[in-house]
Amino acid sequence: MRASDEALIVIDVQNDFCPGGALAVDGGNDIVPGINALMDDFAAVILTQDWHPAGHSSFASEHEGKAPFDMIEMPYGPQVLWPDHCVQGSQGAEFHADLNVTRADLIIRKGFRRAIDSYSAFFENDHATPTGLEGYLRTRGISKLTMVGLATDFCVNFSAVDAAKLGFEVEVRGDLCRAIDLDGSLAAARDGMKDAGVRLTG
Ligand code: VGL
Ligand code: ZN
Repeated sequence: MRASDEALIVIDVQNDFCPGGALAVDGGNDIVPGINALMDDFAAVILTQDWHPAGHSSFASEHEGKAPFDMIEMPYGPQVLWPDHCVQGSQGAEFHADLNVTRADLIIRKGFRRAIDSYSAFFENDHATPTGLEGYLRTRGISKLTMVGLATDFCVNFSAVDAAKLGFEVEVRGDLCRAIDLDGSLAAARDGMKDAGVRLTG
């Protein structure tokens, strides 16, 4: 068992990011048994859940003439447009049925404001609006994070970089993550995480 200042953060292991889902990540379901096994090592397990209202501004269907995976400029910066996914209360927003949600101390939901996306578990995509996770971790005395989940190049990447910037020691287990990989986004994410001081293992 790891020390009490360590936590496992499981990012967005939800049906819509697994094969058959609205924004399926290749092999998204393959990582579930390994994540469940890793939970046994940690005293603190935190899950994140992408949780959008219907008609979320990150959905291509909300933007006339735009298609999924197009880019647009939002007031807070560039934004990839996605297929409708992880709509609050839908089957697609549920965790993968085999994920051991029983072990979760906290489930942090993100992306619930219509006008702004939130890839990171710490800040919305304006890089300023906090989700509250930082305060939760600090008040529990947690300073070291291991991150796993979906997708490596979006929500895992943004979460890991934000955590490192906030001063947490961060390891990303690449073998327990899977990527969307749009136009080299996986390679860029790996470089960005390394530059931020994130340890990439697995
Ligand atoms: C994610 C795109 C849109 C993710 C969430 O979990 O990586 N990607 N919403
Ligand atoms: Zn989303």
